[in-house]
Amino acid sequence: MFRRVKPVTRAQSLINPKMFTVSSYAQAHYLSTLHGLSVEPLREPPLVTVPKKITQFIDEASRVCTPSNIHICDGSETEYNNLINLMVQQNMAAPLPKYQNCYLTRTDPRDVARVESRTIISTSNKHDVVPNGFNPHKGALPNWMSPEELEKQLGDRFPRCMEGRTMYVIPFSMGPVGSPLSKIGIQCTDSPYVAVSMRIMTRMGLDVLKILNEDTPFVKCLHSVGAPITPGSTRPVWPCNPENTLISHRPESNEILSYGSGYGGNSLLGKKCLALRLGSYMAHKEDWLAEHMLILGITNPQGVKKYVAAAFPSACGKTNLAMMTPNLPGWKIECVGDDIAWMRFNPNTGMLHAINPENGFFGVAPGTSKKTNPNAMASIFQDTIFTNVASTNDGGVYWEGMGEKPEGVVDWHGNDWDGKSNAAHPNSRFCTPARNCPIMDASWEDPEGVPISAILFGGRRPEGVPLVYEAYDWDHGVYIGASMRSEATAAAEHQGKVIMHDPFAMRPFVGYNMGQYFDHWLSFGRKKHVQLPKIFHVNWFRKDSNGSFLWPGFGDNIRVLEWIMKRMEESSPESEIAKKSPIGVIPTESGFNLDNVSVDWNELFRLDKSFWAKESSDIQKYFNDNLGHDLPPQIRNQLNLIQERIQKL
Ligand code: OXD
Ligand code: MN
Repeated sequence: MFRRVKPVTRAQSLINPKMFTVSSYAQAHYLSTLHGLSVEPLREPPLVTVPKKITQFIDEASRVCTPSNIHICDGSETEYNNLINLMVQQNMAAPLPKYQNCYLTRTDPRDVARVESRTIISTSNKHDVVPNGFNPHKGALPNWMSPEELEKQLGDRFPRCMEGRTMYVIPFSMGPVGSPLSKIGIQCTDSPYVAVSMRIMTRMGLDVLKILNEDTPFVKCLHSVGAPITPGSTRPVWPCNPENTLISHRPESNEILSYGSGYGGNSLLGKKCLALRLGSYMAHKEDWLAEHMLILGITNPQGVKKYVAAAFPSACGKTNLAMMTPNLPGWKIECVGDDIAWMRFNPNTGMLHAINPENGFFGVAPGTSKKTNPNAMASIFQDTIFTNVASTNDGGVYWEGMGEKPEGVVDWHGNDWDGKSNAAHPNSRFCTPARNCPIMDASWEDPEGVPISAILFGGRRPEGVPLVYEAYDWDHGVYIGASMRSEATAAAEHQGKVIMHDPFAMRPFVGYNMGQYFDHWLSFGRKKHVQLPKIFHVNWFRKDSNGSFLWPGFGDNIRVLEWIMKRMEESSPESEIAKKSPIGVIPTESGFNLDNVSVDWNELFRLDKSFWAKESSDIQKYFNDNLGHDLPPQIRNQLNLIQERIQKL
């Protein structure tokens, strides 16, 4: 992991690789003696032998970072409770007595979102990550760093960074433990918040250690908040090091090193770092797809069930769609996942099968209410860690868009809320186990995954983009994914409501050259004996000239899914329910269910020539500037075809 960084020499390593065992009893006992907590007596301690490769990694991490203790996480409830109690004692978490087993954490206000500008991928060859754009823009695609520079940056950060802290070792599986589609990670971190959050978001602990042997590949994940506790120093409630934050990935050696931030995707390394950045790199090599997509099951009133995957950028409503309560009678939505899909063509069925590699939801709180997402509201008031939401004086939580404003609100900074500023941070989150969601699909943990019949792309487009359109074919669908754009949200550090390019909603998450990534998607269209899913683009966010949304969204999005489901049965672009347009196949008004809803249909589907001419020239410029010759010719061809068709508007 560290090539030139010299490990600190100790008389004796903190761990003895020969005797390396884990026991939940030992851990509980260890914590109880350390922190004076009372622990229930435990039965026979289970013992597990850890492969040498893993003990070597832990040993290296501990020698460089020099924590004062090492805690191997067994994933038990007792351990979770002990860690939470520890956080409460350290003022890092506060119980929320209004609910069952829920806690509130407030971060340092400088550590509230993913930091894209300080997130890098390091490979020996720059072109493996950065396309040869003609005029590349900073931040338009992932950042690259040379191995030498990264080594230097790591050397400036990690030595002794965990001094005075405990290093938690988290064995975790992305995907069901033991599934052939799953991947294993071992994360060493000095944050108990990360340890408890990883227990919610991944399958973590002894069950993972038990399936490992010397040959099992695993991703080495090292994370530090970058705030050693030196004698005499004060202990910050939320330790972090924003000036030196660096989230680095080495896909060639399956390593993630993250420093300086304790928040979300920066620190829960299974999520964006492993499941998407390294995941997409592995998927490219191993012929599968790691995508920023929700997965849902949809059953129509006749009992026909299909699965759909959908890519929207961060904070654009993936969780709401994945847990939707349909506004049409007889329809049912079931949730497989809300953020990440790992997909592979199944040689037996020929269909694209998807698993959700996560085990929980790290959802954006503001805007979540009984009206917008009743299933999320039914999930999050037990066993949940809230971060940066506001609290109420009856021991509950509050955020913008939750419903009636309660009395006595304390804002996310911990101050009495003035009623004017944000009570909750716009990127405040709930972290809740998937099992709490009342509509989890029966197959959500199926190791084979679920068969996907349609893929949706979408974003926040206040202007010009219709409610739904369908790709003419696979290449056109890949073009639609590649040309995705969306209004910036609070999930990362971008300011203002600018429309950003976000191909496949993967711009912050792709782990290799975006041109090759487009080509990888195109390659599935050339495969024989596969059933390609149909591809659609949706936009719930178009506004009228007064700035009001044209479409009610939420539970009414089932109407769009109904049309999509009907289109799965049709192959011609023209039918009673569908007609051609320059940008793709759109619904006919009579072929779309508008019962009991009143909308301005013409405005929802209006295609404005000047808007689309500008849109396609912006996309062309983005491709030229940032992908240059790495843009696959099929995508350029699709762009030309669209530009020709737009002329006819
Ligand atoms: C997330 C994100 O947290 O996309 O899911 O930022
Ligand atoms: Mn996401």
